[in-house]
Amino acid sequence: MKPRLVLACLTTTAVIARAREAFDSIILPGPGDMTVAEVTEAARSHEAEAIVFTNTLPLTAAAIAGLPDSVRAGATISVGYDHIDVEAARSRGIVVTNTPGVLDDCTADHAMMLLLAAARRGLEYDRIMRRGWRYRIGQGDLLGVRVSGKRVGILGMGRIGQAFARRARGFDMTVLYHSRTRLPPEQELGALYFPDFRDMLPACDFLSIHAPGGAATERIIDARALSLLPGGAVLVNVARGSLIDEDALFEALQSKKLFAAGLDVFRSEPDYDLRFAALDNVVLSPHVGSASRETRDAMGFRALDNVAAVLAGGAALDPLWRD
Ligand code: 8YV
Repeated sequence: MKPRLVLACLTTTAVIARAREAFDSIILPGPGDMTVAEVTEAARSHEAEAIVFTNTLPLTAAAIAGLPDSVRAGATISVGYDHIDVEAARSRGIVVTNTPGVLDDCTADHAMMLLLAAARRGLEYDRIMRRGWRYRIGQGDLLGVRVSGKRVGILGMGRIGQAFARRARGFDMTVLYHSRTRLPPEQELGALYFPDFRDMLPACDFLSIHAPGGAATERIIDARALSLLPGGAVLVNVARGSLIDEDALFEALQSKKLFAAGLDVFRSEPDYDLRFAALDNVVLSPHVGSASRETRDAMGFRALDNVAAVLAGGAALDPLWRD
């Protein structure tokens, strides 16, 4: 008999096909991801052994307590896991996994796209063209900020931060970084480490955020941090909206203290703060850093592989903790 799985989020056709083949799957029929109540009900009524979900499912302690005893594994199709109460899952004996590694390149590509579009006014140019152009743009008009040769600070030098650093080096940028722990020198590839991220900020023409969400980084980019950036800096966030005080960011963008920002993530999703949409110097995307066909397939497959390994009695490939 195949193991029973609740596939709680909308995913790619290839991932759904693989889930159908390998599991006695419960594929969600609706237009959106399942809520906690729907997952709980589906897991109970089908005595599911595993759930596969993404960061739209807040697996709080209460949500975990509500799951039936049949659930032994949970796999989030994401590298971030700030939506999961890890301690609650652990004490309940549910093995939880994520999908590190497979999305580094696409997320770093997306960050670079936002950086370039924000600095070089990509969306404003596109808008002019769609309105028909047909007027003279002077040599001094609509100028952006040069990217190549500038200094970029990376907050969070994990796998995605390092993939972003490789891209920045391709633009001849000087790479500065802050992480909880310093990389071994052979992995730094010349990047300059700052033990205190505030000391790094005055040297950042660009700041790209790649640190995880959660209590340790909550509103780390606040009014004070923004005031330490040089005037005219560009900020990019493809990590989590929780790292930013959005009132302070809005003010810094509106006052042109920052030249521009590229934002893929927000404190509230999908109902993000619409004030940002009214600003010309912001490039926005709807939390799609990992959204390429290849990467979304790889993330979903990895989640299914994790669940299959655990249900077969083996070790998870990407456990959130090791006993
Ligand atoms: C989302 C992400 O999971 O991996 C993460 O942590 O934030 C993203 O890749 C993805 O958008 C699926 O919802």
